[in-house]
This record gives sequence, C-alpha cells and structure tokens, in this order.
Amino acid sequence: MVVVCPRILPGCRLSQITRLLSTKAASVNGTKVEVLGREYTGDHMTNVTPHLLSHIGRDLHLQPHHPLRHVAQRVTQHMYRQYLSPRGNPLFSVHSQLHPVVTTHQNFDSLLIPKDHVSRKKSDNFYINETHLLRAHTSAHQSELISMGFDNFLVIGDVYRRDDIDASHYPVFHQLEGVRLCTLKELYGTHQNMDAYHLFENGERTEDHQGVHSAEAARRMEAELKGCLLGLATSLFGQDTEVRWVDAYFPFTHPSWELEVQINGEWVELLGCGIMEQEILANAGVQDKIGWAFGLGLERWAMKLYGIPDIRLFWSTDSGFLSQFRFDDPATPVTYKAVSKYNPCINDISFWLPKDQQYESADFYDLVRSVGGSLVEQVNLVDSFTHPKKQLTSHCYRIVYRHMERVLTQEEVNDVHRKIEQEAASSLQVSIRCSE
Ligand code: FA5
Ligand code: MG
Repeated sequence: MVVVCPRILPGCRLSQITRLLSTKAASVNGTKVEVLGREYTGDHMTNVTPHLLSHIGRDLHLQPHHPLRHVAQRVTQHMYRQYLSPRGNPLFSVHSQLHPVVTTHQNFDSLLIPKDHVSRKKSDNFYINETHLLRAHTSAHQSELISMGFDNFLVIGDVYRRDDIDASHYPVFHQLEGVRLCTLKELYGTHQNMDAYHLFENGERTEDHQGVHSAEAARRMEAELKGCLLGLATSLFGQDTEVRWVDAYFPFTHPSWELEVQINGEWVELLGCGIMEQEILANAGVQDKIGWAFGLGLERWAMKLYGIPDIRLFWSTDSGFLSQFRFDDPATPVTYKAVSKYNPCINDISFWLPKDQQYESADFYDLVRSVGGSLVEQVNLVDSFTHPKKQLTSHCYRIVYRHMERVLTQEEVNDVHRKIEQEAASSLQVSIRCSE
C-alpha cells in the first residue's frame, strides 16, 4: 500500500493524489478497456487509443483557476442569476462529474438520432465497444436527467470526437449543456383567463414550431431561450460584441439555431440550441412541460473571452500559460499573452515563519514581485509544516523565473533569488532554512 502524506502535494485533494499515484485513469489492454474505475470488453468497434485515453481524468473544467473553469463558472452564475425559485434560490442544478462513457442509446437513440445518421460513424467517434462510446456531446445526459426529475439543469463535461487537430480542433473539448422545462404557468405567468392559453395542440409541423406545440408557446420559448443566451454572450463579451443567429438543424430540437460571434473578422459558432423535441420529454416521462436546450463549447467561449489563439493551449501544464488565469473571481478581465519560448528556471526557498509576528503569504508574494519584477512568472506555496518540538512553522515556496525575450542564466536567477531571501529575512522577519 502506498501511504501518501498530503503535505507533499499541496493544493491536491487526497482523492486526486491517490489518482495521481495509482495507475492511469483510463487504459486499453488487449480487449480490456478501463475508464475511471469501470471495465468494458472491447470488440470490432473499439477505436480508443492510449493517447486519447490519457486525457480522461484531467477534468480541465474542474481544475481551480483553469480558464475553462472560469468560463463554466461565469455561465453558471449567469444561469443562477437569471432563474430563481420563488424563495430566491437558483433553479438550475449543475452536473459536472458525470462519467464520460455513455451508451449508444444515451448519445444517439435517446436524442432521436436516426440509426443510419452520419454522426454515429466509427470514423467520427471514439467507441469503447459496440454499445458504449466516449460521449460526443453533453446532450447525451439530457434524457436520463429529465427521467430523474430534473427540470432545470446544466451538464458540464469533456466530450470526444475524432477530428483533425489544428488551432481550433482537438479530439477532446468541453461542453456546457443547459436544459429548461416549463409548465404552462411558468411560461405564461398567472393570467385571469388561463383557459385561453395552452402549450399543446394537434397541428402541423412548420418551420417555426413542432406540430404538438401551440405557435404561441413555441414563440415564447424561443424568445426566452434567445434572450437568456444573448444576455449570457453580452455579459461575458460586452454589449458591443457583434453576434448573429443562424437557423440550424439538430435531430433533438425543432426549431434550432446557432449563435455566432465575430472573432478577428470571422464568424465563429459559439453554441447550438433549440426547442426540445416533445418526443424526448414524453419518452422520459414528462407530459405537461415544454423544453428548450442549448450546448456550448467552453473552449470557443474562452478563446474569444481571453484572446487564446490555439485550442491546444488549454491542455498546457506550462506555468506561463496557467499563471495568467490564477485569480479567484472568474469575472477578472484578462487578455492572454503569448508564453515566452524560453525555458523557465525554477528555484525554491524555505524559511521558518516568525514566531511572535503576524505572517501572510500574500506579503511574501508582493515582495517577490517587487524584487523579481517581470522575471517572475509564478510563485506558489508548495509545502508547509509545523515542527512539533520547536513549535515553528516552515513554508517552502517555488518561484518560476522566465524572461519573455531571452534565455536567463542560472547566475542571474540566483542573484535575484538571493535578493529575495535577504529582503524576506529583513522585512518579514523569517529565517531562511534553505534555498536552491
Ligand atoms: C452539439 O454538440 C449539440 N449537442 C448542441 C445542442 C445542445 C443543440 C442542445 C441543441 C440543443 P455541435 O456539434 O454544433 O452541437 O457543438 C456545439 C458547440 O460545441 C459548438 O457550437 C461549438 O461551440 C462547440 N464545438 C463543436 N465542435 C467543436 C470542436 N471540434 N472544437 C471545439 N468546440 C467545438
Ligand atoms: Mg455545430
């Protein structure tokens, strides 16, 4: 058994540490495919590769300070604010840790995607076997959550598609799905003569609405959906951003639309949405409600919001990338700056904290920035412990130095590092233990 001391990996929860030390989150070995603790038997449809599986468990959308998490939080906050229960609580529930392996029923059939639809092709998806695949979209969870009784929910997760790899395509990306079901009363409010209003009728399917929906109910749902999503886009990108609606087709919504935004003069699709096919609700046991749904790509929103030029950067573990998003308020405005192509120099510094004096890590961070200036890319507390006999606490910080335009020599970094030590000892009253 491996005994893990949480002190060696600060910032990780114990479950994550165990996961880091144990075998990979997902693997394929002969006909055995294992994904996050579940085992499957491969067959003629299996086409997942060890490289693709290595992305599973990274959970970028859950990583503190990751840009995808910031965007997911901003969307969630918008939905929380937009839709409150009569008691003032958020109506939407958030599901961000659903298992990425789904059945072909969940990914396709439950969404009324025909058996011969192109989107089912082996060449477009990552199949675990004939009956299971890595979800190709978060819509795969719609039906199951509705059956469980959820009326207003968000699903956030990694999705997998066999695609080219370039600046805007990667085989793994992240989607955020929103679903809202409304009763007649929720859609119309309370009127004196409620008998005059209805959600359903037995009519013709037209471009504007499904045959089972009354034209007025469909119109109201469309207005609510588009209003909510435009509000979201302007709250993230600002009032002046140019956006446009484009008619679209999805087997699971009618009518359907895509929202596009201009990035560097080009129209880029931010999301797909529409009025949910009533058959999906009926199959999930819901008779008296009408629904809308949308699915957006978190990478697309983050690229627009922060000016990130390449989708592959989201997978970077380089502190030059990650440190630019190290803030707690997800609404902090940031414009991404290209990471220096020069290698970083990493030095640690450990000291005992003063015994009888207040000490805050933030003071040390300020000191490092004022002595090291723009050479300091990142500084983090990597270890903290208290000596039981001496009753003294020790902190160890890791400082990442990097120059934007040239190679830094170790001597010049050591020079700055020594100055930081001296300054910390004199102004923060710490006693240096060691540095390297
Ligand atoms: C879907 O995946 C639908 N499930 C969306 C939906 C949900 C429609 C609910 C209606 C109701 P689409 O394949 O267009 O649709 O992807 C949705 C969004 O994901 C896109 O608008 C885009 O923001 C993002 N996206 C799609 N493909 C990629 C890709 N290769 N890389 C990055 N983001 C992508
Ligand atoms: Mg699309």
